[in-house]
Amino acid sequence: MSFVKKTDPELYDALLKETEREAYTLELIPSENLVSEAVLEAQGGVMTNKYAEGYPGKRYYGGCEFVDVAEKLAQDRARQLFKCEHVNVQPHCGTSANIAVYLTVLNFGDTIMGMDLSCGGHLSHGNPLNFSGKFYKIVAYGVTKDKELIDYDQMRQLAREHKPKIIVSGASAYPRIIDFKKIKEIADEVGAYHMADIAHIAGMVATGQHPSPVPYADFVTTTTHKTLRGPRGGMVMCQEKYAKDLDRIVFPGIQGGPLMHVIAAKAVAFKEALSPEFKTYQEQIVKNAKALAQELQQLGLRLVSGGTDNHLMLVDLRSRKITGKEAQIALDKAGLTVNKNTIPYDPEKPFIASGIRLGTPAITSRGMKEKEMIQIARWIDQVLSASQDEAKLNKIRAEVKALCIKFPIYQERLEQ
Ligand code: DSN
Repeated sequence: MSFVKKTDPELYDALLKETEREAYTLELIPSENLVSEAVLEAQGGVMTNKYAEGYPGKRYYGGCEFVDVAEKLAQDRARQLFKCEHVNVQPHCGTSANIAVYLTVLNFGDTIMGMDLSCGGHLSHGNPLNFSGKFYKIVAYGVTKDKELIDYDQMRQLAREHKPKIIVSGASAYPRIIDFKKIKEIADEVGAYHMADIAHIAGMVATGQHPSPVPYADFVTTTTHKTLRGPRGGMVMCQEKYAKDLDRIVFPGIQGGPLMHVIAAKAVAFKEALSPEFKTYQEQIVKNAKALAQELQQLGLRLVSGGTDNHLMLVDLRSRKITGKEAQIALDKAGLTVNKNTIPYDPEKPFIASGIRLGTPAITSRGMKEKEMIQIARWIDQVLSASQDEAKLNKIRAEVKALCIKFPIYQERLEQ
């Protein structure tokens, strides 16, 4: 980073500190990951200089021959990875991808049926504070109170009653397999479109660790930076019959120039995701999540729905008399980065929350396995029992750092 160091010492300092934070703490936020050096290089490269409004072969600017290569590679690899008919790799983020689908098939005032945020849904699936809740009518389905699993009976009943134009499946905090086939049946019954937002589980869908919604959804949206381990960005997949309309909405409808450096990095990430190692990586994410969940349960913590089938889990903290907010702060001090999260039917407001959300994608990227998960669960338990004990938190932070040093993120960089 010699150029940044010279030009902007203040920013250089922040970059250095973020590098150290990532290197010496454990990233347990399930929506985050650690990209490869190749993805970093592509995203930090010269394609940031290029305007390329339009699509490969049909741009509004000259000089697009090489960014065309990047975008075509990203498209071809995404289609191969997810076995979808059409893909648009230009959305800047997951919410942009969802906006693109809504604008492709809905009119303002139409009804969207999505998962309640407090049960694990996402803001852009129809929250009153989000554009989706402001421009569309919203009906929310949730999870059952007893088992905390998606309530498909309620979904069917609400769909029959409210006749949504689109049913949105997918979640940000749901630890179980989603039955996309069943949701498609419900959508068909009421003549609704089905959009599956697989942002969290995209890596697992790509490698078969989670059933794919592609055969059962009109549109599949995702981010590219979570389990998929690519650059921060979004993407929409759809059946060929929607391709032209969707592309017109993404550009010129809601975006101008695509971020070609990010698209280049998406191409690299999708190539990595097509490798056999990526499948092994996704399998290990799930094994690690199960190991972490089991040990937390052994230590007496209750997990929402009783465990996990994917990369994440929600820990109900009420038995420990600590809120999600307090737990997040204490865990941060100990070098364990998590986010507070509501649990279904949470008595606390989202800013306080009764739970924390934990995930294994980033720690699995570092090469950690089940043995390390057991240790991490024990640290979490110790922090929750001693959240005000600064000396204890500092001691755990030092132990966390020692483990991180054994599992470096960027081997080459550390060796230099
Ligand atoms: N904010 C993301 C998450 O943390 O799950 C979803 O977009």
